[in-house]
Amino acid sequence: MVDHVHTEWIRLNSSGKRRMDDCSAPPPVFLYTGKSIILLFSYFRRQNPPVMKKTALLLILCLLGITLQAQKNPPKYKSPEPPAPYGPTPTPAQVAWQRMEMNMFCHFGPNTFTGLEWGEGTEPEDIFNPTNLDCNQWVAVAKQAGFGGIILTAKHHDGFCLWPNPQSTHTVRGSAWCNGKGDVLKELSKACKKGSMKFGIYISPWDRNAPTYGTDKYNEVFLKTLRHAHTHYGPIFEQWFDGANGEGPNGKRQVYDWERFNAQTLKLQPNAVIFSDVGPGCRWVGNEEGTCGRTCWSRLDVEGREPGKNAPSQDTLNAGNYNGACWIPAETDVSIRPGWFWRESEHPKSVQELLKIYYNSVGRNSLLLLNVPPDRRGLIPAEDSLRLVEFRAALDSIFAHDLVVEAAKGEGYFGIYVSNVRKSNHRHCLCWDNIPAYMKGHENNCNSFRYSPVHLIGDNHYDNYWATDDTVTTAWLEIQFSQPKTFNRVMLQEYITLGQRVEKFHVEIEDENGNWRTIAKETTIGYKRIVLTETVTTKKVRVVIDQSRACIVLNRVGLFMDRILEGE
Ligand code: FUL
Repeated sequence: MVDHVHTEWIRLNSSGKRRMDDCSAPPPVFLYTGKSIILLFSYFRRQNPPVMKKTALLLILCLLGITLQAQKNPPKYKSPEPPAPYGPTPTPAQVAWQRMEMNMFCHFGPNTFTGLEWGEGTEPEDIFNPTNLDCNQWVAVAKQAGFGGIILTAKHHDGFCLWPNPQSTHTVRGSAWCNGKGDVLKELSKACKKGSMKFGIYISPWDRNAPTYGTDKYNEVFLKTLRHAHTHYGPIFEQWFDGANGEGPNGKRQVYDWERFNAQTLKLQPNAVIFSDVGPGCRWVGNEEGTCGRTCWSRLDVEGREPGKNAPSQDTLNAGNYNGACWIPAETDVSIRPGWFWRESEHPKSVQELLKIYYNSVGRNSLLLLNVPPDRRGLIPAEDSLRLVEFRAALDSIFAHDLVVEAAKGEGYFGIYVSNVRKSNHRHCLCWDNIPAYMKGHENNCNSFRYSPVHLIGDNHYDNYWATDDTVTTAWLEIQFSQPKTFNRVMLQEYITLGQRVEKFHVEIEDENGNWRTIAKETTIGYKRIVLTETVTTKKVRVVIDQSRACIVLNRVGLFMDRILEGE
């Protein structure tokens, strides 16, 4: 059982919309002084003998003077100070990246035509010859599925470049496709711009074709390769660096100059999030099965580490480092098919499998990068695009109905109670203007509106959140419905702009006998956490934050019913 001592409450009666109102409006000085003048006046009248008219008039005039002066220079009444950031925090580009939640990966190249997963680098350029390439179709498929960006393998380990890279002879230029005039990067970046889709590129450092591979010269060649891609097809939202590091055609392994690769990338594409085993923008999740750790910190220690053999262990990548010095969130890359490249004999995963992957990635503080490989025509096959439409429909059937949002908008009683709301140090903080409807009659609570639990409802205003006082690292929130609700998914989000804090929480419901029962016990939340529970029906749900590393800063609580994976 939790302690109910400090309860502040918010009751929503109509729109339930989050508001941006701030308590910075000055107090209505006239109102106070007006009242004081009336009081003074009647006090003087009641005196025996009555105070001289002149003295009373003088006093009132003085008061009026002070009032006018105060009105000219109103004192500054502030909202409570926002919580200080805790630990390493994301850059704005990392926050924007994480908020994309799901992106599409496209493995495409000579392997599409040979059936290999890792090409040798000796394949004739002519082998790359899509019969009907249409990147607009890729974008349409990605959009329908709800992906925010597409990342293309511009160069895989075989070294073949899908654009006419002047640094290589192993490129589309040497292919019969479009008489050597084709350029997949150009096609896709154009289609992405047209379809308002973000565009990213995978450029494998490992190159089984480049003659200079394994020598210092290769680093220069690779930097020029990057420069060409980054200056001709931007803006690029993510640069994907693979960690695989095998031998080149000369039998040598390369010592990569990661520092320069990263520095140049960020110079040319400052908003690009760089993926590798160790970031710096985002990290590999440690497996290709689509499973992020149930405990997942977006923090990682990378001092002395680099992608490939010298990367942190796969377990560490999966869970992050509790005290990691850098903000490097996990990206879960997995293919919709068994292989990364298209193969006639292979087929896409089921909707159920995709849903599990979603819960195990997006639902565990990670971004999902789902590979959907184009076929030899240069199109996403119908069975994959259909599967994605079904996947989207499944996600919508679950997440388009947040019981919390629906109750807040609906008629009848609905409440979110919390054990603490961040307060101001200022005694008065009055919002006489723009008081939201549900705060009427509770103006004194306006003091804490800026950090009120009302911000937990829905996802309209990302930057508004419920926060506790600095010293409060254990707290609960309780949702009360007028009618029993049935659900099996609990969504929570931390406002990661201020760091990742929660390390232990549990969810309770009140049963029909009025007893509280724990239905889930978990650890981290991070950007988004979707807790899978048994299917329950209740009027009261409580999320208890048992342990947080600093005051609690949450911007979402949602309850959903998944009938597709119910009972799993
Ligand atoms: C791996 C590569 O070796 C695979 O071929 C694939 O590109 C995958 C996304 O990354 O490390």
